[in-house]
Amino acid sequence: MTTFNEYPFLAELGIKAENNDGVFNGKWGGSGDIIKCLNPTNNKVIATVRGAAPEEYETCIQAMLAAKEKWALTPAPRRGEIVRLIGSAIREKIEPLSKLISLEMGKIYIEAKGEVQEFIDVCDYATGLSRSINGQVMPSERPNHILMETWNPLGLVGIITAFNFPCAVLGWNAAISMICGNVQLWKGASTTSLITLAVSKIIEKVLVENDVDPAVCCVLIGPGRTVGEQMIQDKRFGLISFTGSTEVGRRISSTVHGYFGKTILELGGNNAIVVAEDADVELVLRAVLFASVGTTGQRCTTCRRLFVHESLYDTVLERLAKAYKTIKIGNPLEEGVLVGPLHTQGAVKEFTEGLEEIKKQGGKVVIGGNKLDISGGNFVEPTVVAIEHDAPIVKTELFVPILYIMKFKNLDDAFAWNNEVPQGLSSSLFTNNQKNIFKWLGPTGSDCGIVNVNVATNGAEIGGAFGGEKETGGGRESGSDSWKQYMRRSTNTINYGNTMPLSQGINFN
Ligand code: UN1
Repeated sequence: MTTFNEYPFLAELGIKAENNDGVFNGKWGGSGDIIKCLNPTNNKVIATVRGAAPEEYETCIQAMLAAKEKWALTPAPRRGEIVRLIGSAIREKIEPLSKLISLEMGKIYIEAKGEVQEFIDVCDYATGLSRSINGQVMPSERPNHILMETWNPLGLVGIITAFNFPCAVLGWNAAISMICGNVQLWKGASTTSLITLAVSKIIEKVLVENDVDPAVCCVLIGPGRTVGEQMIQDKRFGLISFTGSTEVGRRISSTVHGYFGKTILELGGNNAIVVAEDADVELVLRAVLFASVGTTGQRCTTCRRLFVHESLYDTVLERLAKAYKTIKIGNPLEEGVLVGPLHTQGAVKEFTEGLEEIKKQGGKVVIGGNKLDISGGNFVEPTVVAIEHDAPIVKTELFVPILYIMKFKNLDDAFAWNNEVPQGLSSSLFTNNQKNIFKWLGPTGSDCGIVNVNVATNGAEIGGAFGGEKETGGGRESGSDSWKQYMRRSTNTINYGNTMPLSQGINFN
């Protein structure tokens, strides 16, 4: 029994109650095991998907190989036009799609809508970019020579995305990769299969309506890890872009780099907010609340560590406790709710076991700390814990809404604590002192990929390059010059003269 009929927007997105096809290789199919798609608000089955059988993998690759050349030879601005149309088609479905994200992933509707907006934004961005991806021309040291560079598509790109941003992260990758002239295979998280399906169907329609081979965007839905394994071991991919845990990323890195393949890795974060003595406390509270509680602590940019100057510590903690008390927890589709369920029951276990370990390591729960019994769903209280900055658990990423709060005397110590964890995604400093700001941005400041000032650790715009250092994997997605990772660069020296001068003044006669 599924609860499909309770949600009319599913049909609007082309989803059926049972046996949805989970493979798209230009045509829909799927002959593997059945995946039950759960609603984290009550753990009931929403609908079912028939996942990929191992042999269906090759059908996608063959379809992509067949589509590759024509797409690569399509002028980039035309590819940009197609991406623009995909953005418009997503925009038309923003309401049902956002509802589906709330239903299946569990984030609140307004955040789900933000995620779909991110997809649309990156399509707009990629459309513009399709007219400006360019190489440089450099002065040659030889007469009658030109030194320049050319960028060409990589061919096949594999995109593996996580449950927490089941729509936007595909957009970041696919929109840019498409204007760069690649064909893609998308593997979304199997716990967000319906979202993968809905987004893929929207893309398929645009491709077909515009005479583009729909195999430019192929899709494989689980079950399990088979598809991912097949992808990372396949040298025919020019790039594997992976968003997910550091543990899985490490395995992908060693496999793909083992054959000198390319990766973009977007792995764990352990993001800190540093509150300096002169910070604007009102701004701090708003940012910390969004960064630590938003998406029920399941963004890779979620704030997990809060370092507060000793003069503000009591005020910040007291005000946070008040704010946390007013947060409405419940069905993410209900208006006014700010915190939805965790995505899986496994995450609830991570929360309870994490708290036990925290207590063993000297941590003290100062706000929240409990599992909640609401409608049979995966609900927990957003939690704040006082703990030493160097307790071992503080250096790991628990993907649940637990915020560690610590007191510091010297700002230099807080900067050092920010950097002492293995992860390096996002970080924020709250201050009004320009000396602090520029130190924070400089060589002895934050070592993260995202270094903010008076802004939360999360909620990045698509125009910047998104990603982080150290165990976060080093990849950059979305804006700025991230497009370069989806192309291969050739350096060209062209002689338009009648002589053959050699570089470095070598005379080889
Ligand atoms: C993620 O959690 O994987 O900066 C992505 C943010 C969002 C993207 C998060 N724009 O929080």
